[in-house]
Amino acid sequence: MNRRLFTLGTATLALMLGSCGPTPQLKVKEAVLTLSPVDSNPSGFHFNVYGGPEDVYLLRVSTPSAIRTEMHDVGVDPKTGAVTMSPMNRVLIPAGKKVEFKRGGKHVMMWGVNLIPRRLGEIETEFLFSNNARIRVKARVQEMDGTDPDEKKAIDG
Ligand SMILES: [Cu+2]
Repeated sequence: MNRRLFTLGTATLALMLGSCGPTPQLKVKEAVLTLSPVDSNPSGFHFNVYGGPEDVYLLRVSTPSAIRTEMHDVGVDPKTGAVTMSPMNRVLIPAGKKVEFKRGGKHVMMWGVNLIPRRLGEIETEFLFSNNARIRVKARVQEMDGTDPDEKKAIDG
């Protein structure tokens, strides 16, 4: 083996490792549930997932405070140009990368959000990943205009 090449290779590797910084940790942040103004319609749940040291899939987002949750992706029908939503069974969270669930993109929908999170202004949720990690997140609950839920406003006066 060419010695000089070997030395260069080692130096490059050390540089690359050094630039990676601390090991990334799988996290969920900036989680907000926006209540639908019509109770029978689903509410939109948005958040960011930060990838950990390995690629994983987000398999499910659940909460004891809603009847049903689904992960959705948004697309455009090539024939009609209409915006469509389709359920997703899993979403890849690449190592060290941020995956956004936001308005107009991937999101979670919740049906039948009960009174508990509406009164507290926050909701308990759990994120299940393919490496069996379960991350519990307390998310803010808001009305469409970004203010506290009406039920909380009624209590707070
Ligand atoms: Cu949806």
